[in-house]
Amino acid sequence: MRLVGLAMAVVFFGAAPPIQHFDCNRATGPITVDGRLDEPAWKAIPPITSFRELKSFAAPAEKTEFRIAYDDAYLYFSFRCDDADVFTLYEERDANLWESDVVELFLQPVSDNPIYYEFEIAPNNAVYDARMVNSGSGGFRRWAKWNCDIKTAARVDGTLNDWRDRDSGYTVEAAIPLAAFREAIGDKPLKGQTWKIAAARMNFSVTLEAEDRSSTANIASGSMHQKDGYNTLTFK
Ligand SMILES: [Ca+2]
Ligand SMILES: [Ca+2]
Ligand SMILES: [Ca+2]
Repeated sequence: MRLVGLAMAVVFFGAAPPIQHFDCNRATGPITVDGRLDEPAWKAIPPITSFRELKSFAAPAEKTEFRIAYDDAYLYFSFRCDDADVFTLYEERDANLWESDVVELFLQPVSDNPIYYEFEIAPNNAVYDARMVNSGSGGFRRWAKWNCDIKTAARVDGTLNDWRDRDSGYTVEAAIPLAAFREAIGDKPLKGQTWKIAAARMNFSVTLEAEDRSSTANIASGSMHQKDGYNTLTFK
């Protein structure tokens, strides 16, 4: 019966694209976390644009660019999101940010260690951060009690929470202290390590018929916590 189910899934949802591999290079210069991606260090990094909708693997309606880099102190990431209707519901730390527009980053540093990390940043710069072991073991509230000293900034190109006009989109920039990952990787140097990663985005807009949930990973089940289809990220 299980095989029949898998075959049906392929018929209805289309074949998954190959899982992509990414490199994480050292930043070529300083990165200021201000929501502007105008540093030479960002411009030196080709954007990752291979976002696909969860389950269907269709191309999302609105484009997303993701970049990642590191130095001796931080792991940096940025998103540039086309979005005609930028909206958010929450401001407080660790709220259910996935219920409105948000970008998401999932990282599992060591494949045989269950610890993984989730970071979400909304266009109003609200932050959700969690160190997780299993999303079924007490839910998101249990693991979201973990906070790190992540630095974030977001900028909206348009008007936040006004559905009547048309926005261009928003950008998010973040720096995670490498100390946040100590529990998983200890003091091991990043160079040469390969992590599992998924960049993702939830997009709700009046111009879209339904919520648009997309990721660089192959998420056949619809849950970002299914890590089989995550990308790999090698530190150079
Ligand atoms: Ca910047
Ligand atoms: Ca938290
Ligand atoms: Ca939106």
